[in-house]
Amino acid sequence: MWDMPTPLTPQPSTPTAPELAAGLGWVARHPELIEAALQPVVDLARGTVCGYEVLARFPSPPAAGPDAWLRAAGAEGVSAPLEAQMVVRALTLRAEMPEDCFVAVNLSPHAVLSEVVQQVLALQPGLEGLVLELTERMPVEDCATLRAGLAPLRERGAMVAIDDAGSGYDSLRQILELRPEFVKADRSLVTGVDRDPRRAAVLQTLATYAQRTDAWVVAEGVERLEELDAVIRLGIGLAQGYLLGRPEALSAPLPVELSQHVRAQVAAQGEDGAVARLVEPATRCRPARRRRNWSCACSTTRRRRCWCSSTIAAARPGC
Ligand code: G
Ligand code: MN
Repeated sequence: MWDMPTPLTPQPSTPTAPELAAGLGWVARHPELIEAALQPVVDLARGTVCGYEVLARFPSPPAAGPDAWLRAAGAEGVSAPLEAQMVVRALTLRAEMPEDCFVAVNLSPHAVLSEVVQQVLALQPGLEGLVLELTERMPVEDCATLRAGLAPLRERGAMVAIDDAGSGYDSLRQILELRPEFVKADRSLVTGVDRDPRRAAVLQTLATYAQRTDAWVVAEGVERLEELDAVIRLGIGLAQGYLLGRPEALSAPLPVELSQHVRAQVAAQGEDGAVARLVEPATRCRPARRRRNWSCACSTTRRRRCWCSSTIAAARPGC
């Protein structure tokens, strides 16, 4: 008979519903106790950080992950104010970021359309550089309402991401209906992509879709160098994951060795590589005359688009 191994770190016991409900009451009165962790999103054409996802970190006790907190908040009917609080954090962080960095915040479709979130967004002069990451699975019949609700926010500069794409039965329909600027390929597609031609085929399909619709695919959950190299080979534009940066309290650049590795991989693709077939020729970008002063290094990456060039092109045809 085997002995059960003793965990190296104490495992938090799953909090009970009343414990979480009490915790929710507490954070509702002290929203400043919710912390924001930032996880970098890396532009694989340039090997640099081009944005950060803002992740909620709730106080302990009760010791529970953000998913458990948000599920409990949903059950209590108080998720929108919590999510609004994270939007406030994201907007504050966005103002502190370099101009060519976006800040992405997770929102359930219900919360985007809620009065409290709409009020927070209405107070902003503009929403450029803010990405609304839509997290929840939703019935397709709601997509039209959601799309209509998102339209004025997009008018004001906000961008939309479909989170965890490929993990739910409906994410392709959502992509078609909502026409997001970003498609975040779920970690389950990325883990082991270097060894699994089927995962690679699905990711390549997403990359082709993105290229044809001027969207960006973010490969989520990149943990190994081999996975990073595989997503670069497949022509995925952006990546996120523990290999590139864990969620941290402060924004951090990509370590120099990783940045050099990404650039070397891109250079090694060559003119006839998979990337060259998938990614349209980069446009040379002049310094932007728009509100935000995007800089662009696409001339150095030749055939690969970088994130800022697409954003400029979308917002200012003729770039
Ligand atoms: O669904 P969404 O993409 O918003 O999930 C973000 C969560 O995924 C965060 O809690 C973050 O800590 C976790 N995460 C981010 N990158 C990785 C990774 O490379 N591996 C694993 N296992 N989790 C990750
Ligand atoms: Mn997310």
